[in-house]
Amino acid sequence: MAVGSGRGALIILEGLDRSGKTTQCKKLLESLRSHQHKVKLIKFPDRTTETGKMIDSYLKQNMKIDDRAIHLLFSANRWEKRLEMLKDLEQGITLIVDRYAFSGVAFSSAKKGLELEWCKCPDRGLPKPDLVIFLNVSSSDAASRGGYGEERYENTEFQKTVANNFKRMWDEWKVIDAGGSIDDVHQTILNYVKSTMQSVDDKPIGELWI
Ligand code: T5A
Ligand code: NA
Repeated sequence: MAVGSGRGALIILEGLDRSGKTTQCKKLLESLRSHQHKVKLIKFPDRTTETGKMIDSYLKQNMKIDDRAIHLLFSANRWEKRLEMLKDLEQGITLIVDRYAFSGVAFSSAKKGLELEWCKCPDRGLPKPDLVIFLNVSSSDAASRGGYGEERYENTEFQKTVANNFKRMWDEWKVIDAGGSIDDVHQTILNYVKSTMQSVDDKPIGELWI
């Protein structure tokens, strides 16, 4: 694979809680860097910005926020990264993103009264991923990875609804079995990522859900 030709690829890792997104994002970053690729890691929510601090406080159950208002905050937290993302991609930097608008939609639409289509609207027009990898784990595999913590959304019933919502969006994704060993899952991800990086070339960056 030629290094430094064409634009970078926008790669998203999504998945259920404890499916290993963060673990795999880090391994992917190391592996691509060791082969001299220009690559960066981004994580949503980005808890360091002003919107991110409110989201963090909401997730830690320190602050109550209306269901629709928090949905829009999660979306704003992505929009404020847009220009930086586009600039990086145009400069040939591949972006590995730990959660994106799909988490936004899957979690919010698990709440009463929030329709999936309504939830998609605020994220319409964000940079469109070149590849979405969904880490799929059975609830028993996830359970063997330790109990849920104190954060909002960390309960089995809610997670089941979230899983069903992800399935309503996953037609164009690479859905992979994340129940294997960390190294096996990494190899599968790496193969998909390498072929995507080769295929983006100078194709224009698309707009999500448009
Ligand atoms: N959210 C997020 C919204 O509601 N709207 C939005 O728009 C967005 C972006 C926080 C919450 O916010 C919600 C979703 C979340 O509820 P977060 O900060 O990304 O989002 O959540 P985290 O708690 O960081 O992520 P997860 O709990 O989902 O964990 P990961 O990243 O999937 O899993 P990871 O890599 O940390 O691994 C979990 C454990 O499993 C082990 C790891 O060592 C670790 O101990 N593990 C494995 N064990 C065995 N085999 C393997 N293959 C393993 N891979 C990892
Ligand atoms: Na994570």
